[in-house]
Amino acid sequence: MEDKLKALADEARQAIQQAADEEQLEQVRVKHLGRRGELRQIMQGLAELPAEQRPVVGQLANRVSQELDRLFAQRQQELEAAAAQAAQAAQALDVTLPGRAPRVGRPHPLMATLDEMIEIFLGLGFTVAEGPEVENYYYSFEALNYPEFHPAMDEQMTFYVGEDALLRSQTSPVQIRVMEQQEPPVRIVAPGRCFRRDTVDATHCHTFYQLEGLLVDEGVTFADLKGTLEVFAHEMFGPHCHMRFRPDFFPFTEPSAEIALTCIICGGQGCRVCSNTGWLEVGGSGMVDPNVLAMVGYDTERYTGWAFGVGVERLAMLRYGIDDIRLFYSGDMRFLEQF
Ligand code: 2NL
Repeated sequence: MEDKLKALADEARQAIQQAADEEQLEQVRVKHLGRRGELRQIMQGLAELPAEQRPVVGQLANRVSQELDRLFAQRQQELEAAAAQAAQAAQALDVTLPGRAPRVGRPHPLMATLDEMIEIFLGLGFTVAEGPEVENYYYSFEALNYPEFHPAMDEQMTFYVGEDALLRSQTSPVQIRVMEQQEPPVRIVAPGRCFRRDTVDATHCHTFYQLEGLLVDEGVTFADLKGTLEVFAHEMFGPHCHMRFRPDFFPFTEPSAEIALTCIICGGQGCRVCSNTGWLEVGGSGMVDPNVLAMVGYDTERYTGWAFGVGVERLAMLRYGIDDIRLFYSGDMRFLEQF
């Protein structure tokens, strides 16, 4: 019996020391020290021992029981302290670690280009006008002197979102709205997102940005248009950038001119990008058709005006030497992080 008690004590001591956490220690308590534990069973068996053995074994059992209780309490304290320390360490801040730099955003190359374009026109005395991306038939076509069955109005070319609601394909409606609200002089640029049912390829996108400009006043001539756009080209691309005007047609301007810039890639020598012409087309322009001025109620005997429209993607591609318009809308950080 004594041997059994000693073996039990050894086993319990070891189990208490080896308990790695409070949960394991509790299991040890149940098995060895608890109400139904092995020690209790021995103590309950004392009565059946021969009388002379009882005091000896009884004392030993008591000593073992007291010792194990003490060891248990000690181990319990150790484990509690260790757990508290671990919890604190988990929350601790290591001030010697290098800091985590926050990701710093920056303007998208398209917006950076548009901002610079706007900045140049602000410097020339223009103000910025904005308007809705969803337009109606009147502001999109009728007020712009489109003939009744012009192909631009076809569903094949324009996104319709309702009977008389469509996604604007240029920002001209903004300028019509401004002219309706005020008398000349008008000197505005209208930047914004436009939409066309174009098949997406390296140079076309269904969603794109445009900057239009409009100037209406007394005595405004085509020379003012050329001079203004030339200042713009020089500011944007430097003094070596020249501008070429060639006859074109738009329903809302007469006469109209296509605008081309010296190819920025080859400096006008001729290269693959400009198809060896030395020129790159960036937009269109012209004298505002008197019909357009009359429809907003302006006196066409007194006022003349000019307008232009340029594609922001086109200018951004030239500015940064980008050869695929789809990159702007790819959301690819490897592309965007270069700017
Ligand atoms: C292009 C051509 C152009 C205009 C836009 C305009 C606006 C009003 C009246 C007259 Cl309210 N004209 N805008 C004029 C000529 C050309 O854009 O190729 N854009 C990318």
